[in-house]
This record gives sequence, structure tokens and C-alpha cells, in this order.
Amino acid sequence: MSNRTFTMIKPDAFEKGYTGAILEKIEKAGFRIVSMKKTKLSAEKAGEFYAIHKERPFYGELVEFMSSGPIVAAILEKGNAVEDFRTLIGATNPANAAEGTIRKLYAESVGKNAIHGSDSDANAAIEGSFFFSGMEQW
Ligand code: 3AN
Repeated sequence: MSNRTFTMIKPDAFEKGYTGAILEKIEKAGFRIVSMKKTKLSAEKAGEFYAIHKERPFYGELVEFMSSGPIVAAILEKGNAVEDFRTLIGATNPANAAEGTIRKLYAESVGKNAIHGSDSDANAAIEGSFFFSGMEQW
């Protein structure tokens, strides 16, 4: 069972002013914010972050979107963090997301889907380290 996961509030949700509401939902669900920062990804950095999707047809669109505006990156802590956070954010496509999930409430499409959540402990560690290092990870 993992205790930490990594999240990003994506440019669509940040632009629409949903950051506060999303963070409130995350905290109310029992996650502790370990580290958090607002930043903006260059196309190069976004491409690196999503390198695993390089061969997918939507890669170019994904990189362009993720570098189109500010994001909020955070490391979160809670028992069973990775799995519980994926449940809280809902399905990738908001049309399929369960009622009450973050994507059901705030996402507009499968591409502009408001929030990222790591899909495994290994990826949570890799993604967290992409944005935070050393003492920041406390
Ligand atoms: P998840 O974020 O739910 O783990 P993945 O890993 O399948 O979903 O996809 C990574 C990201 O790529 C998604 N968050 C979404 O922004 C984007 N994406 C996935 N499928 C599509 C698609 N068909 N068209 C455009 N963007 C997509």
C-alpha cells in the first residue's frame, strides 16, 4: 500500500479558477499536501513528463495543452494514496467519470481533463521527483 501520490491541476482547471475547489476536495478526502507549487511547463518539459505516451496519437495535442498555461503540481500523502486518488479524480474521460469525482465536476473533455493522478507507486515517485527534490519532498 502506497502512502504518496503525485498530482497536477492541469491548465484548463487552473484557467477556469477551479484550483481552490479542487484542493478543498482533495484535503476533505483525507490527503495531506506534502509539497505544492504553481509553475508552467515548457513544451520540452511537458514532452519529457509524458514521454511514456510518445507513440500515442494524442501525444502532440497533450504536450501542447500541458504547456499552454500554469499548472499546480503537488505531492500528496494518505494511506493507499495512488489508488484512492485515482478513485477521487475519476475516469480519464469525464463522460465516463463517476458522480462526485473531480473530473466529473471540473473536466471538459478527455484531453482537457482537469487533473492528473499517478497510476502506480513507481510513477508517483518518478513524477514527484520531476517537480520536487530533496527537502521539498518532506
Ligand atoms: P490518466 O490521466 O487517466 O492516467 P492516460 O494515462 O491514459 O490517462 O492518459 C494520459 C493523459 O493523456 C490524460 N490525462 C489525458 O489528458 C490525455 N489523453 C488520454 N487519452 C486521450 C485522448 N484520446 N485524446 C486526447 N488526450 C488524451
